[in-house]
Amino acid sequence: MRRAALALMGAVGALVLTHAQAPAPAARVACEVGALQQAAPAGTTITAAALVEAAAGQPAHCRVDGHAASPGNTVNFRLGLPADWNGKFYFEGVGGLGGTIGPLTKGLARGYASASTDTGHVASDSAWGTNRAKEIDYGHRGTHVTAVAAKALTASFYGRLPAHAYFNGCSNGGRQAMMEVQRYPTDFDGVIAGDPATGTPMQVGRAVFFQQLLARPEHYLPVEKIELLSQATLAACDGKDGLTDGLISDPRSCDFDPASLVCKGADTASCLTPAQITSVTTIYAGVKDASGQYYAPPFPKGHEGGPSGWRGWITGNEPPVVQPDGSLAFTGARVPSGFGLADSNFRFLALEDDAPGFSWRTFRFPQDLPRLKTMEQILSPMDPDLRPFRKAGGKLIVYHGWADPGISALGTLDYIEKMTRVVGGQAAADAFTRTYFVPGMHHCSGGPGVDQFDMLSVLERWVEQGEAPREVVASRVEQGKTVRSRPLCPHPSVAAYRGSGSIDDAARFVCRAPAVSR
Ligand SMILES: [Ca+2]
Repeated sequence: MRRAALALMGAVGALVLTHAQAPAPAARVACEVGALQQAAPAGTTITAAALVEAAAGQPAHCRVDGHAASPGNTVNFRLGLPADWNGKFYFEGVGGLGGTIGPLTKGLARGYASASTDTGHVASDSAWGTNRAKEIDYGHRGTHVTAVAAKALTASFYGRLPAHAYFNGCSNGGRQAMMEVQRYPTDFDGVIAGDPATGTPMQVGRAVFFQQLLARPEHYLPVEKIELLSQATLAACDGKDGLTDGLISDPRSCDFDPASLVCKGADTASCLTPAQITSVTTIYAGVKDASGQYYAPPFPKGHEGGPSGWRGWITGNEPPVVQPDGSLAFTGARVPSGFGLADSNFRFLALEDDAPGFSWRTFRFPQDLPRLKTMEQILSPMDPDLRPFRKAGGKLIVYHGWADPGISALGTLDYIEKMTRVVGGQAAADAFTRTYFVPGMHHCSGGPGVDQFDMLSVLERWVEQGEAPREVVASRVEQGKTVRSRPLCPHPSVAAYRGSGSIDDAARFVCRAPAVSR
């Protein structure tokens, strides 16, 4: 309804809002380039349009490819317009550094007019970060101009405005989501931000910091030591949430000291050397800038093991190798995800002054951190003032895996706490936001916890029926079978076992205030 009201305001010409660019609903437009181009808003170019037959998991739809103009750049998008439309619009975020358009299947399967964008550059262009316009479009603007264009095309195609617009993304998609609510608060009625990235400069800088540490042989953490650490944190902290179930459900209560694993004699697989303990405590501690503020937040303890844990993101599956100059480096298949982006990022993206000769070995902490400041402002969604989004009637759901080894859940918690203060306290924040921390979940999925849940349905009920979200049942699926269900509890509440019945049944849990004081 909000959208219709805004369009009406646009029609009288009194306000320059994004929605004013939407053409007045008219007769339906054919799935054909010429017709769609004629109906497209200014600056939008249609390059292809085709009817796609129904297939497994995907209804019949009109597939539209095009690009939207932004100052100094064009932003590619794809829009799927289902024959059996649910009357609403859906935008799928993209991971990593963008550069490819995300799949539309999730939205299309539910009948949404569904869009996604490459955020203004193509992955094959390794030097896109030398173009400031492309940096800004990746940062936030590319998502916005696509949202405006795709909603307008949707309205033209069906002859009426979509009743609601939703955004859903995880990782970089979560970052896109947070940028939308902070910078373009009228684009979407409902937004889901999963494990939101904090922006390339912060994450990449942290990766370089860890790489410098771990490339020193005595500091490297072999896979068996990560598994040892993971077992030790679980043994120490599993029960602190009130239930010994293989999950550290609230890692803030985990006070495990890595020094307890110190080798008493020889270095074996069942102990950590003093240098390895330093590595572990350094990773837990995060990275501070010269003023003592967190540049990269600390990591929660727990569930460090497994292929999608620390070894996947921080330490690598294999040790670094000796380079021709005698130094050590992670190369080829040894590069963990967190480092994979680091080098090209620093050469072309993270620094305001692009440095093609950049070497991760020479970046200094914390002295060089100010060199990331400009790009941090473009890429990092840190503005805690969501009052404009609230005023526009928007609803936001944030979720984050407590055991995410790529992007710290504690960073998201810090943001949420700041945002809560800015909007007027917990009750005020609860009126339009919900945050769920997911026990034992790694980055967007994976890990030993529950990682299957349907936030979009929860958000739809909130936006469309005014049903405020409470606990959300999440599942763990192994080999196609649900082996455990648990409620995800709206922060700050946590799930507590009722005391009887299966610990794998969500119904045996209740959301309540955390038992452990902090
Ligand atoms: Ca537990």
